[in-house]
Amino acid sequence: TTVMHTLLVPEKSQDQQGVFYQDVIRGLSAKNKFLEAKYFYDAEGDRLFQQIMQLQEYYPTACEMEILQGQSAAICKTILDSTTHFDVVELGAGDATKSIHLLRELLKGKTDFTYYPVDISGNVIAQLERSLPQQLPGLRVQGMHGEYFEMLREVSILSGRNKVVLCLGGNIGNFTPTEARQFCRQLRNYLQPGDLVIIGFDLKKHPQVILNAYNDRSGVTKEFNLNLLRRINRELGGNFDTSKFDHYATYDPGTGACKSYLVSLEVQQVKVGNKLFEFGLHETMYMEISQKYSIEETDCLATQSGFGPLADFYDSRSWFADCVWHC
Ligand code: AVI
Repeated sequence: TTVMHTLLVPEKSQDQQGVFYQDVIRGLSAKNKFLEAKYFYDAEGDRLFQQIMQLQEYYPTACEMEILQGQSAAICKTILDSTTHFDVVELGAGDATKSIHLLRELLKGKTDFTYYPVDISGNVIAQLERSLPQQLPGLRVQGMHGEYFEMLREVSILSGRNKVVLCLGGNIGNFTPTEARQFCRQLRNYLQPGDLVIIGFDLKKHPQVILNAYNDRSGVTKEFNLNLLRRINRELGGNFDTSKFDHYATYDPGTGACKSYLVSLEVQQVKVGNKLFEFGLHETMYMEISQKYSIEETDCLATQSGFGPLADFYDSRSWFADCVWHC
């Protein structure tokens, strides 16, 4: 299986590794050390994230799957009530295991549309172009390999129709609320009146349920975080000893921010390239935010970024929502 990629796509650069190196050095030099979660997703990180999605504690994947399996007909009706002349663009399509339910329903509606899956992984796109037409005969697929907004601009040139943009997986949670607003405003700028977006949000719920999802007993989430240190060792000549770091997750029900940190278990020095970094005992490195929303907050995000909320679809426990917004 392929991987659902994060919305946090590393900047395109002549020298991708150079940007990675600079970002790591900047994060480790900061007063409060941090690393950027967008770098979690190398091949090993993709594999670990696949494992996370299968964890009993990690509910978001199953919740969103329940929504798309069970309510695609209703989502399809919402789309068709709003526009009939459209193409579908999916940002971070991954293996499309969720969107396939919606695509099947849209095909049943005899609507004539093209599906444009966008992903930063060329492998993911090639695989989708092969497999989807077999699973959904009659589906027109045009894969787009590249950065989200660039690809959205290209789709606008190719397609003279309205766009239905899918941002599933709750990836928007890996932005701070301010970054999420910037992302939504930018997305809105690429769209026209008549276009729709469908965004997946992980919702506020019992704080313990959220904390458990990011602090699983089998330690996969810990490995997922430690893998970034191993990636720095592999790609940037680092010498992190991952046995000297612990994983610490917190959830603040007040702000809805679930944050993860790595904690240095001793006073130590770590080398990255030719630079040395000191870690104090129990000094933390901030790794990732996974923001949780109330539905009022998603409505507010919609209006603040130039969209109008149209309909929200929930799983049976109302733990996750796929929100349809119009332009
Ligand atoms: C990709 N993203 C939506 C995941 C999340 O839930 O924030 C990444 C993740 N981090 C730890 N577990 C899962």
